[in-house]
Amino acid sequence: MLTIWGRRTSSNVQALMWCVGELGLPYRRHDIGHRHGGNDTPAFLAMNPNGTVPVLRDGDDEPLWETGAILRYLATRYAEAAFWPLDLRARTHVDKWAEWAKLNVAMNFTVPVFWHVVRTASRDKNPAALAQALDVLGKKLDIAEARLTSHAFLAGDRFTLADIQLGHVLYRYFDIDIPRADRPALRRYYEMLADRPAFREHVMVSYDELRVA
Ligand SMILES: N[C@@H](CCC(=O)N[C@@H](CS)C(=O)NCC(=O)O)C(=O)O
Repeated sequence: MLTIWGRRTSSNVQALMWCVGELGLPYRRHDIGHRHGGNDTPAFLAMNPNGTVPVLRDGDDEPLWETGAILRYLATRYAEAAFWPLDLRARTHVDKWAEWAKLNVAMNFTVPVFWHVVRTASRDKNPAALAQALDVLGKKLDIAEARLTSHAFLAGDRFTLADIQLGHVLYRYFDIDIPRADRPALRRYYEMLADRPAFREHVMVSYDELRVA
């Protein structure tokens, strides 16, 4: 049994939970972080000195943090080869796209764009900074668009761990009030992901509780 600490509205928790859902693993999850608190207690900090979510414990194993590492752990231990190949070169190709998506898309979206639009008070908003952030993000999404024009999924023709790292931010990207360039392959990809039950359950989650007026 997996134990997961982290609120449903955390994008990193969403990536983890989507993966857990795709792999069909039994779990229990504790709401921790943001308005739920609980991530600054000695017990939590003993599991993760960063005080961030998610944290995962598999059975009685030592707790794990860093979403990318947790995803790789779950994939290596529980996934089929199509999701996380056994062959080193094929696996690294998936990992390359996963790492790229986290560092280039998720990180250029979550704080500079999503936080700005949803989690920043009107008086503190900076339209020029947002426009610049959208420009940076757009260049990365153009790379995804080119890739998804010739491949059904990010790492190729099968759903892999790389799609978790790209796809978990797309619900918010397409839902918030921002200008979006026309990227038909990315839109098709997002709509395909939104057909997956685990994506709907764990990623298409209301972020109203995060809103700052
Ligand atoms: N590099 C870490 C980042 C973890 C992180 O920043 N988590 C955020 C939520 S997405 C957090 O814990 N925020 C504090 C809170 O929820 O109270 C990872 O990938 O897991």
